[in-house]
Amino acid sequence: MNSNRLRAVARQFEISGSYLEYRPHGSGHINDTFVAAFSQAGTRIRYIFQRVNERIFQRAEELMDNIARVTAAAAARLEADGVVDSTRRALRLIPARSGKPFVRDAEGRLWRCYLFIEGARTYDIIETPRQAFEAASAFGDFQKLTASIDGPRLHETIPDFHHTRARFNRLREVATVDPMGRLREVAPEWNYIREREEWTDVLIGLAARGEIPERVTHNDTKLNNVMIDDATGAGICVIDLDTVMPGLALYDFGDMVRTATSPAAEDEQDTGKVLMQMPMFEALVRGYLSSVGDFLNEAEKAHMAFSGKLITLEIGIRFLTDYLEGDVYFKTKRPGHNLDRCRTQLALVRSIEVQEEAMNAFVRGEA
Ligand code: ADP
Ligand code: GN1
Ligand code: MG
Repeated sequence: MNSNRLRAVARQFEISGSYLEYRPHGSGHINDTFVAAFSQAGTRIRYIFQRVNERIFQRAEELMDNIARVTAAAAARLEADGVVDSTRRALRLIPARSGKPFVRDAEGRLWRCYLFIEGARTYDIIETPRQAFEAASAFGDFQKLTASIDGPRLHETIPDFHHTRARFNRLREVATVDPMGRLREVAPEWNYIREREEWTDVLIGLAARGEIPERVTHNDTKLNNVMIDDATGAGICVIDLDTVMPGLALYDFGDMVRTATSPAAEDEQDTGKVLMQMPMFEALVRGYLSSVGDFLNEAEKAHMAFSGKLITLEIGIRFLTDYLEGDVYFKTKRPGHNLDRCRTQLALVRSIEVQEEAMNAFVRGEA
């Protein structure tokens, strides 16, 4: 990327004023995110520009249709509620001059643009139980919002995204072929995962038997996908809407447990630092139930701790699959990066396993 190319992309959006500068932004594993500043009537205004990874999101235009619907529903709700800072409380897409919610650059690659939410930030690592509470209640509110979206079922932007069984089977296939000759090095991880194979059917089984409902969910509820207000500490806006689609609420709750209870980074190399911290879990449960406690059913509530363990295993499976395949999916910054990430996930699974009874007891007391 360079300034001229970004400026050419920006020109295709309904943005007035003069382009000033841009820089890369964020720490996501899939898309490329930039922040660019413009001078508008004497004020510096920033926008987020994202180049969507169409190798991974092969139905990117459908994905943008989902995002346009979800963000419009959020804006309408905030408007109806008389919220004054509505453009900080939900992502606001900037339309292209063509009228579409995205543009294509000279190479044909798809870009979208959002208003930059000022005075708030995302956290890669949880610092306080308050942040956990705020993140969980924001993601819960988001599920309430998406439950009220009218019209046709949202597009499935990546089919079987949280089909844990399919993720396991895929790892088994890749391990059988072992295209990079890396299997021998990961025998402990692969064995650890194999011993837990039966977990992969649990939530899908509950859904198939009608015991937990399909909902419209976020599906990527990492802590760093919620913006926390710098001044108040409130969770003000859920972001990263690429995977919003029909799914199970428990995968959303579970990914918060995965990303908002441990003091270690997702790619920490010292797995001794990885720990499911009970006060963070308790805050997640309270925050989540404060917004969706009234619509979750008993089976959903009973599997909240399990969902944390399951999705952490699932993401571990995905990191290991990518390592065995030669690091073709997640962005990596060093050799062995995906293996480090896998090991961190498995360490967290272990930490959840030994505390699961206490976690369940806490949920029972709250729900
Ligand atoms: P990725 O899919 O790569 O994770 P995100 O949509 O989560 O991309 O964006 C990456 C980072 O950019 C976020 O963690 C957040 O810090 C920042 N960001 C995204 N959208 C906005 C926005 N509208 N305003 C301010 N910051 C944003
Ligand atoms: C990816 O784009 P990002 O970094 O928010 C991935 C998630 C994983 C996550 C692991 C589309 O999310 O599913 O949970 O990495 N997104 C996609 O950190 O695969
Ligand atoms: Mg993100």
